[in-house]
Amino acid sequence: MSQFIHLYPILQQFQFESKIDLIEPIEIGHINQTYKVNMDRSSFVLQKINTQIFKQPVEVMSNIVMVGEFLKTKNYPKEILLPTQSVDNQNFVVVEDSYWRLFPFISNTQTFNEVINEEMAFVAAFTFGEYANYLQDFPMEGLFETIPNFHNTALRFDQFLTAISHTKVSRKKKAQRAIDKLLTYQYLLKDISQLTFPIRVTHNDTKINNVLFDKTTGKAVCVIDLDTLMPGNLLYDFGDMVRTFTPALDENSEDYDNIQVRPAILDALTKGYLAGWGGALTKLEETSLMYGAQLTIFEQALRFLTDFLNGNIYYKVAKKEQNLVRAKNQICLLESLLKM
Ligand code: GN1
Ligand code: MG
Repeated sequence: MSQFIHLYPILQQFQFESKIDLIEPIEIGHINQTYKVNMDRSSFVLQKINTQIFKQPVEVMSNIVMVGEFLKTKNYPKEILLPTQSVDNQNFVVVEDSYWRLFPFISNTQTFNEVINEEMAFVAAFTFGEYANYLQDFPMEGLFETIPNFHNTALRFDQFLTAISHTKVSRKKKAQRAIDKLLTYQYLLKDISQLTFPIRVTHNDTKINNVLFDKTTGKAVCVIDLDTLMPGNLLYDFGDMVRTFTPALDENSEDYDNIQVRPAILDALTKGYLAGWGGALTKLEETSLMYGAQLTIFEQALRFLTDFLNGNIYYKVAKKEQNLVRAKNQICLLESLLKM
């Protein structure tokens, strides 16, 4: 416990110091620092917001609270994640220039890093679709775009080109095959620049591990990781599900030959997402879903490779070449999808 002593002054601001039983780091996500705080009767999730990436943490928290409060008024049928208030009635606390927030840990739940079967794909996709569906008439003007251009794939492509021209020769050499492949997929950008899609409240990180499942019943309980709630195009939410649900191995796997779309999972998640939306998608959205998946996986490969070329300044890595591995992994997935 002593290694977490620095967290006590923060927890104190949520009035929690005395009853803490255990603090343990949660190794999830590439961006924020996360801890589980066990109290005598309940548990909490404490997070330090990465302000290098979320430059407007106040806006991030405002989005989360506004959306949560709105869902309450709509009688949204699942758990709603809302931050615990500090002693000063704030949604976060600032300690030595760092932004910290606390969420209740929803008990008897678990997350999964891979989709185990079609039912899980259906249920999780339904949950993301339903979440967005309940937000259909959310007053969009109140929602901040906390990371501008988050899913501007054309801009991501330009940033990739810049990274290629600025990177070290040795790094470029290691990444050459991956670079060449991604350059050939530039054509994927064409349609997105020509079509106009409705602006929705999008989650922007619809990974399988952002749905909490009940440990006993297996039912979906809650949508989590709301940092990237923003106005956006739902094709990327659909795409991120295809990206993370359909392969049997996650984005860190080097088992490239086995990074493939599982068609039955794709089918189940598509059905689940459409069911969650209850038929409210426009025709264009519905017919563009597969294109959205291609674009999202392409974008993610660009982002990982760009970060590798830039020297790993964005995503947390355990080893230097991890972002290159992730990029190659995503390229395999994209190739498998494009063959369908
Ligand atoms: C980041 O930190 P995490 O894992 O929730 C990233 C997503 C990427 C994802 C790749 C704000 O999310 O966009 O899809 O890594 N979030 C941000 O795993 O950039
Ligand atoms: Mg996230």
